[in-house]
Amino acid sequence: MELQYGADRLGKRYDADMQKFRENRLGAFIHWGLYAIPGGEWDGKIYNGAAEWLKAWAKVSVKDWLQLIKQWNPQKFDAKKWAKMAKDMGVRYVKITTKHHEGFCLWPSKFTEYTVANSPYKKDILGELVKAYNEAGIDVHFYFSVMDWSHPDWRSNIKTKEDEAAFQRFLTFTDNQLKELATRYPTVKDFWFDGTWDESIKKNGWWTAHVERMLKELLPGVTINSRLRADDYGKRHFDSNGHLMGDYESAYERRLPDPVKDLRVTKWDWEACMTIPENQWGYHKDWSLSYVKNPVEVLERIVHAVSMGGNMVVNFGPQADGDFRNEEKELAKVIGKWMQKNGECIYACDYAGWEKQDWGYYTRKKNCVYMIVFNRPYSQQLAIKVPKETQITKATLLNGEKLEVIETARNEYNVGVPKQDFHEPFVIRLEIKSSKETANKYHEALT
Ligand code: H76
Repeated sequence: MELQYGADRLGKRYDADMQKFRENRLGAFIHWGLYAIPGGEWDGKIYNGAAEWLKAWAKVSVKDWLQLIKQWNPQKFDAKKWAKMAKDMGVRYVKITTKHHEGFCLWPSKFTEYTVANSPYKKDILGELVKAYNEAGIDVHFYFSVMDWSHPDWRSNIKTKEDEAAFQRFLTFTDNQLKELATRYPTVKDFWFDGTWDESIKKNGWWTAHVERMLKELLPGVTINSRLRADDYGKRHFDSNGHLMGDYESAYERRLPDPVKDLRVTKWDWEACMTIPENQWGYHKDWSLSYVKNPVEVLERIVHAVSMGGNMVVNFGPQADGDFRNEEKELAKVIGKWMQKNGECIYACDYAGWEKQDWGYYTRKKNCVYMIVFNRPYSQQLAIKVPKETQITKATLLNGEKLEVIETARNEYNVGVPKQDFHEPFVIRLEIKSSKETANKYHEALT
């Protein structure tokens, strides 16, 4: 099918910027905006829906919601501390909400009055964060919600001539904000679009193709998520010919791709993102209202994503005062300690192509296959099935300590579990060799 606004490219990007995006593997999300002030509570009532959507749950008018700007004064905000926390956690990039659905901008945008510049705090939060993260060697990605509840010209659908005119003005406003972000903060590595699911955007697929091209002209190498995109027929993420639009699939939100059905995900780049509670992105004052994942559960999702050839972004919702809640600080520390020891099996690693086993996950980097053991077997044997013509030549812990490897059958091995109990998931590094000369010492079954 002939498409004007479909995928700009077929297959993965292999340039240095995309390679960096991919090799980073672990990121943090920051959801910070006016919603951090009420923290899920409006007029004395606590709403359990996502805190950054409180305006919708509590049916607050635009005018009343934006009054919160008068209270935006995060006295404890210290970009350097945020960068240190990210660094200590081992994340290689941070995705920051420049503007969420509410419309409040963390940078002093010239195109709206609803920005940090008009708050008591005044300072350019985004600018400080970009600088601090970059100084710590951390890439910055911009989250940007196209849907903007604060803007009178936003439309979720287009039903009249008037809607059409308003929405075209809105798209121009959005272009202006995006150009502003790209030029004020030229070290930004990625734009992650959200709030693009409405009919109005689907009817303007041309505009999403235009945004992708515009940003790539302004910032060569920048990466862009699939969620931005709609094609000529309003088909989203994948165009009407089934080709991924943008640079990586970003639909995996609070879920991972199906390890069996979706293993074709390794055919394109993808990034998943997750919340620590069930579904809170912005700060919510009461985390007891839903299940909160423990650090090993978060770690397992990170490892699982990388084992399927994707990236994982763990979300944080800072408090209105600019500090992080203790649960998040604690979790970042635990993940960081583990990454410090075991990061070798995450950064720059990919899908190994080996059959998954019950003890955990494989990742791979060149001739090393990593086993990340989440379930330590009572048999003391970690069973492995290798693809044809693959041999394991050595198994060690990451500290170099050797482990016993036994070839148990054709293309099957056991690695003995290490003597020590790590009290956490641990990693075994396998060195492998591919060759066709496997001695034919196995008997074929007569069936
Ligand atoms: C729905 C929705 C939004 N997408 C997530 C990444 C959060 O920003 C949530 O508010």
